[in-house]
Amino acid sequence: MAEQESLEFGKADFVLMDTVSMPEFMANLRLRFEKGRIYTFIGEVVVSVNPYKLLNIYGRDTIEQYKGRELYERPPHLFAIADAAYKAMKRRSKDTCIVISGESGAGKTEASKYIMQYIAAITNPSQRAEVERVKNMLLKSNCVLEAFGNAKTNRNDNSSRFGKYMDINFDFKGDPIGGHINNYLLEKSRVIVQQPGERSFHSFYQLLQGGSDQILRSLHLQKSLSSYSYIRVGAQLKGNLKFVVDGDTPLIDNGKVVSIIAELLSTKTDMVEKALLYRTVATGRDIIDKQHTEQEASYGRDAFAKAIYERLFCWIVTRINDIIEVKNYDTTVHGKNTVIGVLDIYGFEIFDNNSFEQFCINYCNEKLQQLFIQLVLKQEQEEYQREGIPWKHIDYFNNQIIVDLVEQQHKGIIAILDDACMNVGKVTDEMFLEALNSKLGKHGHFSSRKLCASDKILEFDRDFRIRHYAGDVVYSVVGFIDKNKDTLFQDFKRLMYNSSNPVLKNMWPEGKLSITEVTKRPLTAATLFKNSMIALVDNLASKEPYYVRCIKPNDKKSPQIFDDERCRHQVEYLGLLENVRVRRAGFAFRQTYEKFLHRYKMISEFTWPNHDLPSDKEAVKKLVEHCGFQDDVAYGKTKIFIRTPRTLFTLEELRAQMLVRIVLFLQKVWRGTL
Ligand code: AD9
Ligand code: MG
Repeated sequence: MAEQESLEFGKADFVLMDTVSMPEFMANLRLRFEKGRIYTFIGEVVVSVNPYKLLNIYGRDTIEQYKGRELYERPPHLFAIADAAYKAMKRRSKDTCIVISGESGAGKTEASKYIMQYIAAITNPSQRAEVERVKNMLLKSNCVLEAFGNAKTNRNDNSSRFGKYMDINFDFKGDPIGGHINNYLLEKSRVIVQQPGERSFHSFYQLLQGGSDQILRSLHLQKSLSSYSYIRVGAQLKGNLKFVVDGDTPLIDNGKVVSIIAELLSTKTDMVEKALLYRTVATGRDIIDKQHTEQEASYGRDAFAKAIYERLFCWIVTRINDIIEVKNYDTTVHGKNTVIGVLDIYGFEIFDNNSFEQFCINYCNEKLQQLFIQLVLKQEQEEYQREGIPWKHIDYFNNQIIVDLVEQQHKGIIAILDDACMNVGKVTDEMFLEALNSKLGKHGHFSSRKLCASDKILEFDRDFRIRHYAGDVVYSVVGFIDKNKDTLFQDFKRLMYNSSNPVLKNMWPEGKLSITEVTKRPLTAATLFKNSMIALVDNLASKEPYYVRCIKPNDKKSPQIFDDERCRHQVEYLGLLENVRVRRAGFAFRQTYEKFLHRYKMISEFTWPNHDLPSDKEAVKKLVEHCGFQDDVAYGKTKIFIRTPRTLFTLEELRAQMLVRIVLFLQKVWRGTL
């Protein structure tokens, strides 16, 4: 439990609430937000409200206040949780992870950066050059990844459009010696189209605005944003690669662009042109060049653009990993190398138009919520069991039912989508929706217009709705099949494999295969994503988790507004009230006997300055009985558990009074007035 600041800032830990109720929770959250106290604990969980303004709480002096301190000793802060994860890792050689969750714009990415900064600041006191190099790379990699993987959306001006999990490896001294980044599904459709009010990835604008004339000239780019239809919504522009139709056959409208593309990709103009207009197909024994329709040619061009960007992004991540990976660490000589993982993933989001990408992002958030539910409960349960204390069960909304709706084998939405994509005949998005309706019609968290025509939220016959833990989201099925198949004609892969630029060539190893060798159907985008999510959750579950739960105070990005309704909704679906209940119904506070004595022994003559009892546990019992708190505590095997926060406060008050008396006493001794 956090050290109490002045009460004018509200309660630093929600477990200290007089009654666990939504109004009291909200009043405390609001008060703290308004006083600039954006962090509040629930035990070891940090609740954070996005301040939408720069606060002077991340500097060197603040870092010093948290360094090496116990979680509850200082006011709530990200640094407290970072320090706790670091200490656990260092003291007990345990791999830990910090899971940051919350909806889009709630402050996850900012939080992850402050946590990294903290870890960088408190390590490597001896300034070893190699460790400094690693720290520098870890911190700077953020900037590159954000340039290529973040974009302005209608929810967040710097929205992460990929998921990021970063491991930081530490040596036996607790200094960072390397790291590794796993990235999850980049929202590559943004390369070719954005919703009104949104933008493509930052990198495009940064290049056009910040690139020197020389660079822009060498890339055949013009400074003006409006020249490019991919980054300017709805524009019909000259200079971009377009097709015209001659009879049935599409032709390239502007050949100059093709030669520029060929030059930039280090390949030949006629080969680019061929890949854009034809695809090689095997019919029986023959291999023929089949001409695209205009629609196919446009589809191919867009798929190619998306794939180039996605592979570039993955290449950047691989390059960063090459630079930061642990080198020359011999575990047999130096002992175990331990890890802190930091997870910053795209938050739950609802737009006017939600498609396959939102479906994946929101599924990912369901998985993380499920992990939180399991681990927060499991950890408490395990601790009580380990310590031999009886456990009272607290009810949660368990979102496993929604996770199953999406990912269950054979029956879930992803399985039904994959079935539709595997079908050899022409399957449309509408047919996929039909299949969802017939298989999931009775599911409590699924509905569609077909199933409830009177439902006003479901406007179109191509919509379906999932009742997510964080709210209802209506998805349009349009594009689901294409995006899931994620087809890129082999001709483009071959084109890139034949590039004379070795970096580009290496990004496209499958281009080596001829059309007859390409037999295996690749896994679909949704299945790949599902598999990566399952692996991620397994990885997180194998580590000791620390949580940051981020809340977005309003939809206007304003530092002034605390929108009660929006915040209440987030508190509700994040399960924060239940979190407090679990924490309290069990015991609000627990501490090893040794540490407890260290802090409070001056309260009782039986323990001050030293005790003569057979064990610290016996001494703690004596102290507690002396103070009259015996009905409010339980004695575990290694820890004392205190049920109500008030007892702890009283202990703290008694301690403070005692300290004053001791100081006065010592002053008298020094002055010789005793
Ligand atoms: V998304 O799921 O990637 O769309 P995030 O990552 O949760 O989202 P982000 O960290 O990007 O949100 O925060 C959004 C914006 O809020 C930032 O660009 C800052 O302008 C602002 N923000 C968030 N946290 C802080 C903070 N601790 N101090 C000041 C903040 N501003
Ligand atoms: Mg983010």
